[in-house]
Amino acid sequence: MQNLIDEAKDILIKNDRGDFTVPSPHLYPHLWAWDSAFAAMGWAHIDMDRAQREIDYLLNTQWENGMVPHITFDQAHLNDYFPGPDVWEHPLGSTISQPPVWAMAVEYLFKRGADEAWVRSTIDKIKKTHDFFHTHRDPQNKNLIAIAHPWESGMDNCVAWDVGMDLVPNKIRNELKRVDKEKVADAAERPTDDQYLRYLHIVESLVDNQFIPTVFKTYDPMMTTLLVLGEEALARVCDKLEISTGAQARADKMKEALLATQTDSGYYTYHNAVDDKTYNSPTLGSLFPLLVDAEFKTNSAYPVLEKHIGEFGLSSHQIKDTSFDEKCYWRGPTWINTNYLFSMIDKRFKEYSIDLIKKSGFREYYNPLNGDGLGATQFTWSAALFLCMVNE
Ligand code: 2M8
Repeated sequence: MQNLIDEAKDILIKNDRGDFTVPSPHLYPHLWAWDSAFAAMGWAHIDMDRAQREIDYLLNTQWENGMVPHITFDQAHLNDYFPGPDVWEHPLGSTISQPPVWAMAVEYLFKRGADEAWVRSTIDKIKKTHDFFHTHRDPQNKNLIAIAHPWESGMDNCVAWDVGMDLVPNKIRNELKRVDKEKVADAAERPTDDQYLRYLHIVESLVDNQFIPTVFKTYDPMMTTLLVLGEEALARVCDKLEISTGAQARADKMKEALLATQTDSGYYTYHNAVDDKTYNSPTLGSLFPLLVDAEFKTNSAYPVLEKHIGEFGLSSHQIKDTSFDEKCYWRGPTWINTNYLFSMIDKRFKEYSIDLIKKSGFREYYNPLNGDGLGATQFTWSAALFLCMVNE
């Protein structure tokens, strides 16, 4: 085990760019928002000052309207990743966000000895980033969160987005210059060109519409859950610091709306705000509300989790469903960050993660049926969250 701990630390150190940590040096050479928050949690086990700096840098990317961009470019590596500033039509980063796990990261650091004055300095920014979601990502005022792009969810090509993506034209004005497919062992592990054309169409349409989502807006139970968890983490931190924020009240309102979206299948629903249709998709994302249900053991979604467990862990899609793909990114593989989040209610997912890493190293994702490592190597959040899991 000590070898793996050393290796995990080494990955963070190698992926360190001074103030932020790249997810993986070859495939992802910039800052990604939720990766960075997970990295900070890993840094907390190596160097608390460095962990705090990661969060500072991340929160300093915040726009005036509170949005933390999902990508902030490393200007020295613009040619190593597509799409870059010319497609986003923004010099510094992307124009969408990612799951707000930064409050969770700040609470994690606080519990492990981060400087109290520093924690205080993050509160307003975190509140503002949460406000961004409430204000700009709830187009039908449901107290739920709708993503503006599949990339915003972090689960890029998840089967649940197919419904909304079908309505997005696969036509773009920019040129499609993918560099990602050459950087993985098998291009079948990555989204298709057709999906990329639609991803870019959404990006272009955001530019054309003052960043107001129009062609793609899908209410996502995972995104809502992570904002509830974020608000709850913020509320606990603020309680300790004796600051009032209203975060718990916002969390409670969303939780009530979220838990009411469950169907008889146990899964929580998605809702496409473009054509106003509610639908089910047997994804791990639609089981996320379990994480905010205090009675999760009696929730009918809890036994459904078993349908997502292969010999090697928690699959991002129901294994017997016809859309399940054991190798393709968010359409089936196991991810260490979702394992980590579900380990909050079921310790088995911590054990699965440790076994996977022992078998296949710190990969981006894993085949849930045979444990093979897939996607990028030296992957930051796999290393960072491994350090969290072995230290808990
Ligand atoms: C993946 O997403 C990026 C686009 O944002 C990509 O495929 O190029 C996702 O797994 C996302 O969740 C993650 O934050 C990012 C960097 O690890 O890679």
